[in-house]
Amino acid sequence: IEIARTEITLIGCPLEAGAGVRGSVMGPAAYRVAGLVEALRGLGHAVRDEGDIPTPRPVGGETALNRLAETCRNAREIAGWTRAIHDRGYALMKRGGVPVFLGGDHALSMGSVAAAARIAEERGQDLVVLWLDAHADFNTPATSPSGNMHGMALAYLTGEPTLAPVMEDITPVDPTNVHLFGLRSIDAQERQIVDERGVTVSDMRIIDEFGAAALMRDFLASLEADRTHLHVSLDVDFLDPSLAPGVGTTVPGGATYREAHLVMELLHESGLVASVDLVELNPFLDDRGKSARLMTELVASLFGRTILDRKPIRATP
Ligand code: 5AB
Ligand code: MN
Ligand code: MN
Ligand code: MN
Repeated sequence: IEIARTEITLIGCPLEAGAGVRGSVMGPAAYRVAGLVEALRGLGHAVRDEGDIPTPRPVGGETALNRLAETCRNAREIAGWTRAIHDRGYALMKRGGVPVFLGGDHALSMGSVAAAARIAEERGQDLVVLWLDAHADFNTPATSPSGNMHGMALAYLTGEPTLAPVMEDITPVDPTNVHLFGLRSIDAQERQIVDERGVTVSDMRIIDEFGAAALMRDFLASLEADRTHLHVSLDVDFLDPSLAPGVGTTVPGGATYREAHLVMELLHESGLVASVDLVELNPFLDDRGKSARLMTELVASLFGRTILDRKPIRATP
């Protein structure tokens, strides 16, 4: 079977201000060195590499933001990045095609998902966010143990009022439309937030017990095909650190090589993926490009690479 030709736009977002460890600024370059453009073109897609978003000026002069900066590290820088990534991402999505945001730390998603939410609303679609991550990223300035904003992205996007100064007037994401997949590290107060807001979760316990494929199939089957914009946010630490050591926040017990590919293959078969983040790659911590290469292979699976040309496999009854 032929893969439907997709217009894919790569947009580098070299930020590291949201993370506690430096180095993810090198992420976009590493994906290019690993051959991401060639891999996607090799599948027959039309790929445009838009280069990197230039580092924005930290936002100054906003009182609420200055107050936020007292509890959140680099809040002014992250506000600058969020606005720049949102504006660029929104303009790209308006033109059509699927944008792939190359990070950069996970604070990137404050901009990319905000753009996806706005586009989905304009198109009369529901935004659904699949967060492939060891962490929940639902901390608020009051609950964060670190002050690192990459751990606050989903709290911001689902309308946490104390984070609103990052960028006002976003289309908030419905927390019940957020699915955390791969979770295995959550802070005590963060867990309470995830519970209270009705976020759906496939943690590693449940993945071990029922299998990644069955859970992913259930999740995808719950989505209404024509009215869903599915945004996939892939944090490198979703993967087991033995496979992907190039990330600042490793947690043991992550997705295996085959589990990760299977998730990508199922996402491709769903035909629902409309925007993608690749976040937290830290080439400075990587082992001879191993993590960048694996992430690149996973993106190829996400955009249709298969072992054999076969029709979508049905779940066994
Ligand atoms: B990542 C932690 N929960 O808030 C915090 O890598 C870690 O984008 C956040 O998922 C990890 O600092 C953020 C302890
Ligand atoms: Mn994350
Ligand atoms: Mn993480
Ligand atoms: Mn991380």
